[in-house]
Amino acid sequence: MFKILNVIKTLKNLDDNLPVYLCAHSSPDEDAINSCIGIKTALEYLKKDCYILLDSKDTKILSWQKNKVQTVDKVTHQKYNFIALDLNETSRLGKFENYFKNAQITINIDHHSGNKTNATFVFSDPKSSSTCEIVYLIINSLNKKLFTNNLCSSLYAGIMTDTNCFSRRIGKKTLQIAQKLINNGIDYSYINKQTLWKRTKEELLSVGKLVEIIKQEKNFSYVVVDQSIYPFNTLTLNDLTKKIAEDLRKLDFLDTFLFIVKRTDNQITTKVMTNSLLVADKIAEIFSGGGHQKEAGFTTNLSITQILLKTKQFLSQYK
Ligand SMILES: [Mn+2]
Repeated sequence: MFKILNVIKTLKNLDDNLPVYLCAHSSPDEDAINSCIGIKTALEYLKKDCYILLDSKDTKILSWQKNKVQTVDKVTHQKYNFIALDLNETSRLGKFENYFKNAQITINIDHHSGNKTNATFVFSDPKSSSTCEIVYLIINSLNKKLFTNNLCSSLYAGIMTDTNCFSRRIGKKTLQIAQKLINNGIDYSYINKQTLWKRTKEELLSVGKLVEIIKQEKNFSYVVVDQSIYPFNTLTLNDLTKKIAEDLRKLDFLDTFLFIVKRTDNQITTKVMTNSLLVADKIAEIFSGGGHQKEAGFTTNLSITQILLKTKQFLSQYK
């Protein structure tokens, strides 16, 4: 783990006259957007002008938050600094990647392994459960008075969802932080329901339909989701990979599992989930993706046949 005081020093040293843009990975999840919200709170306390970049099509993710979160969907300044959160390579910024390249100073705060951002300052700790866990530590050493009920709710949402309700990648520190956030009186059951637990009828219908078409290969299972047909066409890519894939993963016979989405733009996004083998990120890296040991993802122009073939070749080393 890097020194939290170094992050604070770096944030403090940012030029007060330059705005700071905060941006997480495309198709943001709760950890991504809430780590932006946390760092924005810290930067505003340090008297920096600060903006959260969020694609206007993704603002639905903010709907459960009790206070209104302001976001922008473009950079409107010539000169600015840029903080990339919850990602280990700049291609994950999607349409905002050029803003990173044109920034003065770039900072990356993240918890994925294999950092390739080349930011001016990289603060990456793959041992942390989530980026929000790191952001909690930053604010905790900056000024504990910043922990309002709303901020605690946001950080809790990031940590709780990234650990799938404390079922993976947790350490003693994660639970101590969760305890502190809960002690602040946050409505954890509301947050859990809004961000992780709740399903629409179409979502449960999707799970049911996909259960029936899971295919078995020798070393792994996979399912292909055609996003152009009902009920999958009612769901966002994020809902498919975060909710439906995680629901399917509960099936007792699955171990290594590829959740392959044929998107309407003809690209293919795949979520890789493993149980006994810690190779999900290794599989995703074959296709220029990345992630964690047991869950990772990639987007590619390759065909499904090629994806299956390369995965099969990689897994043949494990018997
Ligand atoms: Mn994360």
